[in-house]
Amino acid sequence: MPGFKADFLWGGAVAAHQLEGGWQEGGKGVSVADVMTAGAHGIPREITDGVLPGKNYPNHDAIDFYHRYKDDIKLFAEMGFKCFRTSIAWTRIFPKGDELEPNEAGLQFYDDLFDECLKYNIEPVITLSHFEMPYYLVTEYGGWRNRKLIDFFVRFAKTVFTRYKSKVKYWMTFNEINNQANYHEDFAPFTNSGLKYKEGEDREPVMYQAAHYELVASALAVEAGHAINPDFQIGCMIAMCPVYPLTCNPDDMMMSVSAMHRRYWFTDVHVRGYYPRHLLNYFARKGFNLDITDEDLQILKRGCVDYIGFSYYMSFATKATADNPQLDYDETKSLVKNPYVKASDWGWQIDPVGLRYSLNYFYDLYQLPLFIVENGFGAIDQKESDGSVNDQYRIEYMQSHLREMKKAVVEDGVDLMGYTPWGCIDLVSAGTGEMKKRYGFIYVDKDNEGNGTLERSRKKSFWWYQQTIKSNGENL
Ligand code: P53
Repeated sequence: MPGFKADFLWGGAVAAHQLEGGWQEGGKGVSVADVMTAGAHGIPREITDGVLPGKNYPNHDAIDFYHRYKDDIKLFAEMGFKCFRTSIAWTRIFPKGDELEPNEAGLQFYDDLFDECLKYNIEPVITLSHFEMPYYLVTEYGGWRNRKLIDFFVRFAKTVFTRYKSKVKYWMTFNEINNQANYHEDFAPFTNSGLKYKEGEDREPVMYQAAHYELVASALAVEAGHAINPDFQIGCMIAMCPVYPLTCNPDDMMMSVSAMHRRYWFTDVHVRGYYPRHLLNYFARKGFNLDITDEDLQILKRGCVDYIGFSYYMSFATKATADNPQLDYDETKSLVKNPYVKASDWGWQIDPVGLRYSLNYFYDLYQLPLFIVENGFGAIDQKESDGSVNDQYRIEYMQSHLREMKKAVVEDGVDLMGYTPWGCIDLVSAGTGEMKKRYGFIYVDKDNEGNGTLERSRKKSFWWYQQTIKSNGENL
């Protein structure tokens, strides 16, 4: 039976701010992640005005990958990783974000990190902006509500493309750029775009404006990257949570279409280079007056991505309601529980078939190579007295998802580049700032309060994933 490509990119994924620590080392500036405190399930992380004394900022030290990366990459190599997805912390390269010259110590750190990967034939897969933009750009410029951010981002992108052009081939521009479709909460607008809303401000057009500037910046980066090295593969990165209709009532079906429009138009622009008609009509209906120039529209056409990177953790469901005849989607109100699936301790619905559905959705629409750059199970792990962690539930989550992924490739013919499960080593949760929401194959001895030896150890899933990679997914 045919299976995955011989050069399938098995690996793992992380983001700089969630594991590096060393938040002030090597000239690094303060990022948006550095001003977010620890929360918990149902308790949002607080976004403080700068770094305040007496608060717990879990990203400051994280799991100290900044100093321990050699040992950690050795463990990834032991699992057989073909690739390793991480991000370049923008604030290590441009500490404030608007400098003209980069910070050499930051550039050197990533040279060393990529060399260490390449030593084991592990391909780096690099995200440019993963919830860690310079905080200075928030306070001085208002984040991505400001067009000037395009220049700052493109300078950053060109700097790292040029520096690492012979070390890194796979890139992504903005992590989960579509999270901010949920502009009703404070988290995604801040982490995606450095947006802090003013009291009483109409949030929605601000979100669309920021996203537009990011899409222009992404297109300019793609264009520049291809000029720097024509072999570069530069993708977008979409948070894929497909929104199902709760029932086959046609009104529920249309509500799901509307929800998908609101969450996934970002992919259309990245891939096709133009705005979908439904969104332009929506802007007109809402009376949004956005700064989208003719030149921007030309740029979008020139900077289409090479592949679609996406995360997949869960699916959503929605239904039509009588008080919403225009099918407007509000992520804080429009979602309902899916009675057919279970959920994690953090309420994330577990739906392996949804991964096959998502792969088909993207491939049917765009026919571009796909790359699953995040998937995984955030859970509370129990360390036994002998030091082992028997995370059978994590193996079952991944195995069930990999089986559906395989059907999408073998039966449906989807072109899939690779699979990098999230948090291959335990790290700080983005959504809650907790350590106890663990994803790793490698356990890290650190708790929510920041106590622990930081010692690394192999969980049961480590050996399972090692076998899975070794057999190229033959024995799923
Ligand atoms: P945590 C929401 C929905 C889907 C993915 O998330 C999300 C989020 C934001 O929390 O984020 C991605 O750590 C993100 C990673 C993040 C991972 O999913 O909240 O790209 O940075 O850690 C898992 O459990």
